[in-house]
Amino acid sequence: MLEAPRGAPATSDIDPFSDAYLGDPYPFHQQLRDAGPVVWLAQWQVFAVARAAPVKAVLGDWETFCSGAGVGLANFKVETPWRTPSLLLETDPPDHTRNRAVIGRALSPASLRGLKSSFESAAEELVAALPDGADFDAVPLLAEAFPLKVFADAVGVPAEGRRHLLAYGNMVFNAMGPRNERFERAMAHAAQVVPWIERACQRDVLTPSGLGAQIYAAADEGAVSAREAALIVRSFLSAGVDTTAAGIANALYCFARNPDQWARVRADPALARAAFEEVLRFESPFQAFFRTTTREVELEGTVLPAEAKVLVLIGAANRDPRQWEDPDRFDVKRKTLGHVGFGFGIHGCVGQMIARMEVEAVLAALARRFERIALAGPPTALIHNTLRSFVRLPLRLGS
Ligand code: PQP
Repeated sequence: MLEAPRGAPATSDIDPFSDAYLGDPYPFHQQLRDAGPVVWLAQWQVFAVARAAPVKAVLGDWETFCSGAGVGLANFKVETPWRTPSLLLETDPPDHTRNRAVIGRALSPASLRGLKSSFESAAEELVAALPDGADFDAVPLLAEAFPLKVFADAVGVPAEGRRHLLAYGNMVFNAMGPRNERFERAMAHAAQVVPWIERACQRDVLTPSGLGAQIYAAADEGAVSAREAALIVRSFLSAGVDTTAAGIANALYCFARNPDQWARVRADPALARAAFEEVLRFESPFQAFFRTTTREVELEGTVLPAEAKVLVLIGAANRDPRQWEDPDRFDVKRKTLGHVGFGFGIHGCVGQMIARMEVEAVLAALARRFERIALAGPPTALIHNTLRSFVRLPLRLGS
């Protein structure tokens, strides 16, 4: 075999946007990790990092690996983005720092404390309505229903038309991949969905005490303009439903496949929080996104040119045997510190506290009522450019 020249990356013809990859990425992740610290994906003409160490190196260096050129395959400096770029996800310091502080205040533990009991009672109510011993699809009835209720309530979005949040998230997250069929299918609903979202970002539509109103209050104080406030509220609506729905569905799937781990949570419901971290590591809802190099840079011996797109494989880093012992085992008592399911660095998930509060409330309510979580049929995987989850998850719960 020819040795790659020094400084040149390994090359792979793996397509991270093929149906085969997205249906079961894990064997491909292993190939990509083993190929080298940095891999050139010939088909898309981008680099990929799949090992934990280079993933963290990339996410830890925002000056070299920027977000302002978009966190999808498209380079915003070359291609026109499909919507006005996000003031959080798709920006770099100093703008990012300022905007992140505004949304970070709304999502701080102090601000969220008041939401905890409403999350718990909503979880209790949803779980009480689930059938005992009969089959049902956990995606609409639990995974989607819960954030559609509690997150949208928390932001202060009208009840009417909330399902558009799921459709919009589907657009946002599919748009991070190539403009393939998946992207086009997600965009098919844009004409109804986008105007609804834009309305829901307006001050007069939001409830006066929600997280959305808090962004406008920051605008009143001069932290951002009113136009920027609307775009920051749009980030809530882009980011907060599909991701958490995927997290809940993935948690249910992990427990259905690992009844011994559910028994541990049942025995000690305080484990629910730690269990969700292991779900994030083991079946990361947000699997992958891109950075763009701002200069030529050497990464673990490989030289990347400026203006290159780098695919950051969160889901692969979270199962890297260089970091994790027995990474393909789901273990709720594992030390999960250092997983990158919520990202890492300055763009690390600003919603992680509210996400944890939501999923913990659901798991704790389930643990109080149900001894058994079992698959009632084969689940249907979500084939998606960015997210990993299920479109159908038939379950049978038993008390
Ligand atoms: C994973 C921000 C964050 C959240 C936006 C936006 C969209 C998606 C996400 C990704 N995101 N968790 O539009 O600002």
